[in-house]
Amino acid sequence: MDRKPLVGLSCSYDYGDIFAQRVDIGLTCPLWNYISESYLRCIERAGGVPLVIPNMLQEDDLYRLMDLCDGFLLTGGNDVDPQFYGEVDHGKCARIVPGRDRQELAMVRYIMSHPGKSVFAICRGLQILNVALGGSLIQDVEEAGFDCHAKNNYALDDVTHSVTVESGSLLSRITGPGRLGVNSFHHQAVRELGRGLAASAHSHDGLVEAVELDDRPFFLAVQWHPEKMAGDDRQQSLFRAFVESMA
Ligand SMILES: [Mn+2]
Repeated sequence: MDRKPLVGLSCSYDYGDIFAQRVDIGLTCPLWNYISESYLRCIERAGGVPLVIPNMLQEDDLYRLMDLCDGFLLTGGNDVDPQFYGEVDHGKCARIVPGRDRQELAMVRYIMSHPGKSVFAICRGLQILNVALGGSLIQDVEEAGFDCHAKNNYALDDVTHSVTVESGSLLSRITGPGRLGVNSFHHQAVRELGRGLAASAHSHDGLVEAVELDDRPFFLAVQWHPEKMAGDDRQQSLFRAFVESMA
């Protein structure tokens, strides 16, 4: 196409007491829709136009916006409510945000009925995709004994573990097969894969770190945060391949 691809991004939705104090607009605990700029810059640098989709839209209005988009980036954030994979909260989940869960489940329904549109998902994005497709999550990976995934205060772009990329996968066509260094800020991970999803990367302690779906122009989800690794060309090539798939 001769215009830049339009990429719809999901965003966070939460109480923003900290923001309210910083910008001096009162302490009334307003709800905020917000997104890290790193996602937007990665889409721009790759040649796309980012469109942030606010939460809590009526489904008709959400789908009208999604009709405008050539592809979607499902972004990171809070934990998915375990009720959506048939479990109760073990008490390890970070804040549950029902309004975001509901909207992103609706987004995945749209995505599955529009196979010509490209999809890239990051961290929570991978998890909500997996849950929406009938899969389940490990509620806390450290509690479950995955020793590469103990909580630490790493810098956002630090390589904290490597993953092994399956040869023949979409991911391997972008980054090459074999080992890939990644950052890691998740405390949940895939337990059972959702319908049609194939794992295309694993960590050395055995967690699924990437999933994909065949028969789509681009349908890839990663558990790490490539948008925080702006200086790593293999990571940025994920955004380029995503945007190029819509060109
Ligand atoms: Mn990890």
